[in-house]
Amino acid sequence: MKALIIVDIQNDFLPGGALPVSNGDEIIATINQLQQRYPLVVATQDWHPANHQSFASQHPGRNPFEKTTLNGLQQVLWPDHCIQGSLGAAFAPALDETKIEAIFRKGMDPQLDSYSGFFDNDKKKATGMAAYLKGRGVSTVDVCGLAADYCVYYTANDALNLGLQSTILDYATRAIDTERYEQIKQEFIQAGGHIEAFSL
Ligand code: VGL
Ligand code: ZN
Repeated sequence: MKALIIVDIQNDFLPGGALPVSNGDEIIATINQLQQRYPLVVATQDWHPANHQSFASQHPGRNPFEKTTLNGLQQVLWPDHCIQGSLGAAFAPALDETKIEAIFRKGMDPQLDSYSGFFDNDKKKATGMAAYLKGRGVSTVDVCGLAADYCVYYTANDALNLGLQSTILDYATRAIDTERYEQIKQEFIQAGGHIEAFSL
């Protein structure tokens, strides 16, 4: 059984949002079409409290996109984004939600970021997505959405580590930092992941 995982298609990650991914809006129509081909579609949603420690605003004197450490983990400081219940945290209106059977929220712990749809960045707390997919008999996942070099990659990589066959749909994702994404793709392939370059 194969599932499509749609990562963080939320207003704040689209042009005009708080943490926009360049051309992020381009992939939504593709993702809507793609969904029709999968027996199971799930989604993730970045869902932060207003005092989330990944926000540069919580660290006086620090600016968005600077790096720091947070509870012993490397952390990029982000602009405030995807605050629980805000319009920015909502799914993009253009996203077809009719086939999405389950939504896994992440990033609720103010002390810890959560790029992967499976686990917090310290890998201690699970969102329940792994158990859900297992319960549905899923052995293969295709991952799309935003952002390619953060939440899409971490989600696809955790899927690999969980023993699932995992593919990043290159044509249905966009990166915050395209150079970082190119490097990450190589690492992902070396770890046993797949990159699908074109829609078949
Ligand atoms: C994301 C940075 C911070 C993502 C979420 O969805 O890729 N990136 N929070
Ligand atoms: Zn976030």
